[in-house]
Amino acid sequence: MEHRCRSVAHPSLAVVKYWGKRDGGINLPAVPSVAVTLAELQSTCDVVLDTGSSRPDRIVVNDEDQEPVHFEPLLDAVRAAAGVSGRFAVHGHNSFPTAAGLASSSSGMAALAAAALGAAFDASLSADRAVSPPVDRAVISRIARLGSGSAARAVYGGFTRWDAGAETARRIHDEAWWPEFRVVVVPVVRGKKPISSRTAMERTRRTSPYYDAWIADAPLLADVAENAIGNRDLRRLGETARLSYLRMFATMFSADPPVQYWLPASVEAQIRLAALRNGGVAAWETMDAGPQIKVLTSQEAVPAVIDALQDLSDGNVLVCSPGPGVSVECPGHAP
Ligand code: 2P0
Repeated sequence: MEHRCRSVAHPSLAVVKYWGKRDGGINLPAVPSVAVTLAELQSTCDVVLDTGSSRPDRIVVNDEDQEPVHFEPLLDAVRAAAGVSGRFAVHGHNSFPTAAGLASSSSGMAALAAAALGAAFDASLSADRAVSPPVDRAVISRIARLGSGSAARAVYGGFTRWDAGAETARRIHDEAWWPEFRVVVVPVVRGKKPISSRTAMERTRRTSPYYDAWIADAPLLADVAENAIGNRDLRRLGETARLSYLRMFATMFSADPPVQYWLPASVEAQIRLAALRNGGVAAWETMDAGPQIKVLTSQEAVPAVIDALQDLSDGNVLVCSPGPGVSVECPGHAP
């Protein structure tokens, strides 16, 4: 029998970065991270669970077949949580570039966890098993994390925090908390990154002499960022976010062999934003495992930021606001 669900999720942009894993579980973070979920970027996921079929699962993202092995920990955890067996057929779609440093894995895996859990619990209910109905956000967050760490945060809307060693993330403020807050995304290059964030993260953990200092320093930055969000203090948040990404990259540059995601356009954007700030514009960049620039700013300053950076963009500049958490609909079953 087939059970279908469709979900929508938005990527989680870290202002204080998750970089490094603890031993003892899948994607358990070594540091706390603080993030915002971005409304204007979106992943959708259609899942069909066929309880009459055996594995392997099939996963297609933007019309490209994916290696099922990357998805098995998540999908196996879904089957175990609902007490069902069967084969998942998954079709995911991102409204923005995939694996390009725009956090597509956070929204993609959050959407997958929500839709797969919806379908699996639908199956377990229609099989009349004694399983409590779906699906608490903390359960989605825990299982999304098995696909990609940052997906644990993308399950929640607004502003989120994920503590070191935690199995789930949590929301600290909803998406209506800071209406003027904006993130201007400047994709300086198209195409996939040269090295996955997972590989880069593990390499820095194993080889950077600065890794222990990064772990020791990160909790304070997370607390300062959470407070700054609570006070809607853009300057404090922006300055803290800048420290976090630059310290994260310090561990990458010092890895062996070094991890180098930056491009000339990334550095040019950093320099232009410093000049803008000197001119009184409230705008601070952050970067992730890729060359793209994301600018933390206010609605009022968006035109100045776009004006300063537009010619560096290799695609559309995107203006994003805090967005909602993952949503899921399963026809024939209450969402
Ligand atoms: C973050 N990044 O906090 C950090 C900052 C990139 C830089 O989470 O190995 O795909 O799947 O847990 O979540 C990207 O890494 O890593 C990421 P895995 P993930 O958003």
